[in-house]
Amino acid sequence: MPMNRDRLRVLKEGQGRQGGPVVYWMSRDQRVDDNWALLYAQEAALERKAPLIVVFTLAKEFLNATIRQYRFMLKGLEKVSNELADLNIPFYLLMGSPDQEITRFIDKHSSALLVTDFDPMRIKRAWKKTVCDSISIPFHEVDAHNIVPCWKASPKQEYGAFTFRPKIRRLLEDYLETFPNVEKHPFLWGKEGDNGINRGEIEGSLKVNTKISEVGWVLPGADEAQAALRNFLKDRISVYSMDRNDPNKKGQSRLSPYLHFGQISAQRVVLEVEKGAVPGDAHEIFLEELIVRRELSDNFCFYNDRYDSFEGFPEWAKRTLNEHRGNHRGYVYSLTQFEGAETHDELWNASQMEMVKGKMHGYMRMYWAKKILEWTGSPEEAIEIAIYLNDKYELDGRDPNGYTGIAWSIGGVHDRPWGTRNIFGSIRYMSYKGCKSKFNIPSYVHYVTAL
Ligand code: FAD
Ligand code: FO1
Repeated sequence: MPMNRDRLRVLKEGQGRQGGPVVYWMSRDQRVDDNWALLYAQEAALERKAPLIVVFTLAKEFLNATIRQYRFMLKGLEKVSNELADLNIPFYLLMGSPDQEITRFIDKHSSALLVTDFDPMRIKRAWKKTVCDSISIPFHEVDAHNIVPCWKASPKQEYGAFTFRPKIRRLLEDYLETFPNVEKHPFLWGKEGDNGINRGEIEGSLKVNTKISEVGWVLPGADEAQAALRNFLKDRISVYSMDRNDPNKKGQSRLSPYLHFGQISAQRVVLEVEKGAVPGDAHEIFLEELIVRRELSDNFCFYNDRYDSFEGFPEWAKRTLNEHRGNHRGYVYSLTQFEGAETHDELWNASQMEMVKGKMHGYMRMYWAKKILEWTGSPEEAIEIAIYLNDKYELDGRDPNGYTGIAWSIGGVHDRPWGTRNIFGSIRYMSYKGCKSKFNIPSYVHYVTAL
């Protein structure tokens, strides 16, 4: 069954070449199953009776990622390369600047068509622009990350979840379809594929911080992602609505590292949730986060190029923050003090330590970011520190969800004005007292310290 062409954008018409291979430039969606970009590339290769090749171009550094995230990603890609080998689809991992490496590869192998997966982030758009300007063959992009293709969900930046939700809900049934399987590819590529990742060698040539330890409790790869999903659906989704905002409980799905690296498809998660008997409110609230909030983040980053700066905030938020720029700060901390969890607030310090250990609880991320606004000299400095720490430590960092989560917390994106107060103006405030009324702070502090 051919892929719904709504998921496709033609980045470059180009001049098709007969006989050459179809190349899928894998980046955001690092998986074989349930990957519309791979499925579309195979469709195109079968039509042309051509070989199909998958290429991943590995940048030596990427938005402050450390060895923690690179190792998680590379271990996942090792599994992708093995799965593809069984399907007669060679996998190449090319080191260097992605836009140049893929262009070189295309030219060297007289490729017929280049396919890639969608990503709203600035760095990816820059890579694709360079490639568009340097190749002459057709270049197609497939949204393999969102259930409703980003450009179909809405033609503009949405004000908030309440404006986006009805649009997504209406379109969902058109796109929440099952996935065909990738076939064993009948047209062979004569040359040997890379099909084996020598991780030791690769890691040696990365330009990353190698002191940030791996996260032990989450194992990389599509198989582990499916296991994590099964575990969540069996044991924890039923209490999701009660437990998800209590950092002492394991109420969240913990799927974000897998979703970020594309080791699992959000569409697959929804299809599996729909199969099970999930209590109404858990079903409702989990899908609100997984579909509405997550796809709203792509909408924000896709339509607002200033998604990681003060300029990207709504006018009301910029006005109110500007009016309160000069307010007295009770505490002011430096990046080093934040990073070292050395503030006066034990709750904030615990959340920072939880982040350093790999994945901060979702509820605490709001409190964490808002306190950075309260304890820095300006909103610009606050965003910079929040993004720096989030991208350096979080396994799921360097992601539209992160830039949007920080913009929500500090700049009122997708939120509304609240009662006015010092420094925040009418940006929603969160307090230690408020957290105390929701969960047991000493047990959270104790839990994180023992991590
Ligand atoms: P669950 O609660 O099980 O949610 C399942 C999935 O739904 C998540 O994996 C995610 O894809 C999506 N989701 C849930 N909450 C949100 C949300 N608020 N916005 C967008 N999507 C959501 N998420 C990241 O993936 N990467 C980040 O770097 C990141 N940084 C954040 C920073 C701040 C300041 C804030 C307020 C939120 C941030 N989030 C980020 C969003 C959210 O906190 C995480 O997605 C969630 O905690 C991940 O854990 P989980 O998969 O167990 O979540
Ligand atoms: N995508 C690539 O195509 N090449 C890379 O070298 C690369 C490194 C990388 C490191 C950490 C990380 O969190 C993501 C990384 N990505 C890379 C991008 C990733 O696949 C996602 O597409 C985006 O980060 C999310 O939009």
